[in-house]
Amino acid sequence: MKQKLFVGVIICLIGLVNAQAPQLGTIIIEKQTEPDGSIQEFTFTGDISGTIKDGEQIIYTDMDAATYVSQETQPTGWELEYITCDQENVDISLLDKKVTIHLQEGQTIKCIFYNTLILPDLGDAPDPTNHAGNTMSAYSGVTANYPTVYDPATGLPQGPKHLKPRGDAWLGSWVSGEVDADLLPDEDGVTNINPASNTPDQDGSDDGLIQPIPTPHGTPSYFTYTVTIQPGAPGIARYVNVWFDWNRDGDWADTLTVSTPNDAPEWAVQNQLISSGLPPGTYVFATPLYMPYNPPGLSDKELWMRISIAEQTAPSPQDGRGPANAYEYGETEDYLIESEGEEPPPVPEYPSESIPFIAALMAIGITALRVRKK
Ligand SMILES: [Ca+2]
Ligand SMILES: [Ca+2]
Ligand SMILES: [Ca+2]
Ligand SMILES: [Ca+2]
Repeated sequence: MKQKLFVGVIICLIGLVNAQAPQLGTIIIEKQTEPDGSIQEFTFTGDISGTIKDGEQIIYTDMDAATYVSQETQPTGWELEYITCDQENVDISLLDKKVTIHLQEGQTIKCIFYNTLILPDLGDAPDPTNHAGNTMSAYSGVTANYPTVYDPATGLPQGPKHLKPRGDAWLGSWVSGEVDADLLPDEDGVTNINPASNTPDQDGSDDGLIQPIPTPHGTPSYFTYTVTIQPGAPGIARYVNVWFDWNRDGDWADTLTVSTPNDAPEWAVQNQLISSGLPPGTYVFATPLYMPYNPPGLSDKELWMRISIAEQTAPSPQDGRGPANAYEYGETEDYLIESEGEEPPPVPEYPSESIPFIAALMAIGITALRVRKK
């Protein structure tokens, strides 16, 4: 009898010990990217560390109840959009790209880090300073010298590059990104220019101009264009610049004369100010008047033009180039304008001297367009 009781006490003690054994937990860190399926690797440091790609997980099992930290190191060109966790006892810091997990006994916690690739924007006019080192044609028999490719290693001048094209305002209803004018990745699936096949003009979302663009020789002209200011824009001043290759020699560096000396610069619109005070939306603006140089013999030819919006004025010399350290915001669109024939249509009367964009709206019957949501 005494012996049976002793065995019973031992069994009870073992049971007690088992009941008090801490339950172990699991922590999972998952990576999701936009664009989907990126091969970019993301490194996490701290208690929960490792390197993962889109769709992959770092899994730590058999974890004691305690506090654990995991912090993402952000690769160049990527932004951490948001972090979600499936339990409440996690402190999320988007600013520090970090989660602090207060793991409870036996708990499984999963946190997902969502990153978006922020590609810059560049133009798509032909440029001989490209990564292939190929010359390109502006027109039949005319070599192009437009500054479009940004990478200074390909030769100067550098093309305009807008680091965060969707961070403030852009031309038209949308802007598509690319890592450089002749390099992938490019959101359009093709590079803006292809030097190997001498193919320019392949950038998507070149949608800011309201055509036709009047270019009658010697008649002061203007055109209208649209600008979209996105919700959450930083409320800064922006500058619009326009170039025409009036003399069709493959650059935007000339100053031509029509009636008074140097009255027709290829730098046709010079730092037109777009107010910092405009609320988000899409607006129509009219350019200031410019003097077209387009005499017979040239006016029946195609014409390369560039329009650019950015938070800085155009850098000197103003030949279509961008700043050495790139623009922060904005977009550059390049167009090969079709000939309007020997007798281009007349320029409509200028809408207003004071508030051109509102007047332009009324004059051409366009109401403010909606911002395209992606
Ligand atoms: Ca655009
Ligand atoms: Ca683009
Ligand atoms: Ca593109
Ligand atoms: Ca020129």
